[in-house]
Amino acid sequence: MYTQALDIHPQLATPLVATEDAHKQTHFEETINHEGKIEPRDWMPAHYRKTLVRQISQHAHSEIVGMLPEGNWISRAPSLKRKAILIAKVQDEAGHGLYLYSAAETLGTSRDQMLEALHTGRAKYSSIFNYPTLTWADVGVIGWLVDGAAIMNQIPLCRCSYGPYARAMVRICKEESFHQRQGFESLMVMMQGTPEQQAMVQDAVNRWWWKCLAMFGPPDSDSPNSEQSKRWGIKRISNDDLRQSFIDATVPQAKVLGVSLPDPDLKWNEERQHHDYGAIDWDEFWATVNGKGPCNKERLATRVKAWEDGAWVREAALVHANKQKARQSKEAA
Ligand code: BYC
Repeated sequence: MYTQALDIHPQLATPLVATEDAHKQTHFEETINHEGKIEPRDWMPAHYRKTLVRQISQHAHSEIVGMLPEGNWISRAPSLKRKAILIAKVQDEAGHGLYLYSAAETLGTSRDQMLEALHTGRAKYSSIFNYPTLTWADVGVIGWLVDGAAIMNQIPLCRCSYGPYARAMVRICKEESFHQRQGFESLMVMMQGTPEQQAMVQDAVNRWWWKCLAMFGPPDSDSPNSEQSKRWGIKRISNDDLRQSFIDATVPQAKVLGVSLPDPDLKWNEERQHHDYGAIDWDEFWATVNGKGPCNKERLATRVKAWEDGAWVREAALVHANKQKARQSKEAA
């Protein structure tokens, strides 16, 4: 009896397993093709899971590292109103990080693992946060352009095939939209101010413009992950198409603001019904992504210090949770 039940010849066992896997694979693909959502309980290919952990954790890291360039200006905001807005914005970014770490955790990776990857420099985060914020105008430009680029990239992620990521993105996009508007409004006020204030805004735009275009990632021809991610409904629109939409949307906004964009090749192309634009410095982008940007070391050191300084909070929370558990089981006994 036992031998019959357990001792299955591998050649007999394999087709059974393969059939089961094929069913799961078919169900997965049908869900994706019918624009359904994949949920944490569902079967998914290992590579789909890995891609999501990669993208969502990088996105989470970008949110919390993204708090740093603007956070530097909280103590130097020019008025109580601007300080309150900036505190709220930076706090929102922390919240986005938390939703995203939680979404990534549903894929079976722990937050400690993800943070360890960030702290040891193994994990990527957005290139844009490795540049310094030199003046108050940089804070406005980050809101207008960096958050503007982020929204352009993130709206399609609300339709991502992985449910927890898509749902997190809905809330994040609503908050990013407020961030973008506050940045634009703050720049508008400065542009109606003194010539020095106007020059400060123009200087910030000149320094951030090209970095924002690179935020969308390498050109489609050099984007190794795009094709598969699009097939799986993780990515809906390509890096180059999003970049183009961002440029087309931003040019008229720059006109309203009264600033120029630092690209002599930027002009409307009637035939394409899009703006043409100049060459992005991809060498500089890759150097920054690979740790050689102006602030990479400083950003990582700040995150590592925050993690170490927070050790006592994590320990206290753990002791408290254990005490509560012990009390509950004593009461139940
Ligand atoms: N910086 O094959 P590709 C925010 C990497 S937070 C660094 O096109 P994919 C905000 C890419 O990871 C903004 N690395 O990749 C927060 C890949 O390397 P790996 C963050 C970049 O994943 C606070 C390699 O290049 N937003 O908005 O198909 C305040 C090849 O690229 C970058 C997100 O994370 C970059 N810019 O597409 C204010 C959105 N670009 O992983 C604002 C979610 C590319 O193979 N992420 N790389 O080693 C995405 O939409 C996609 O992951 C990307 C890249 C479009 C970024």
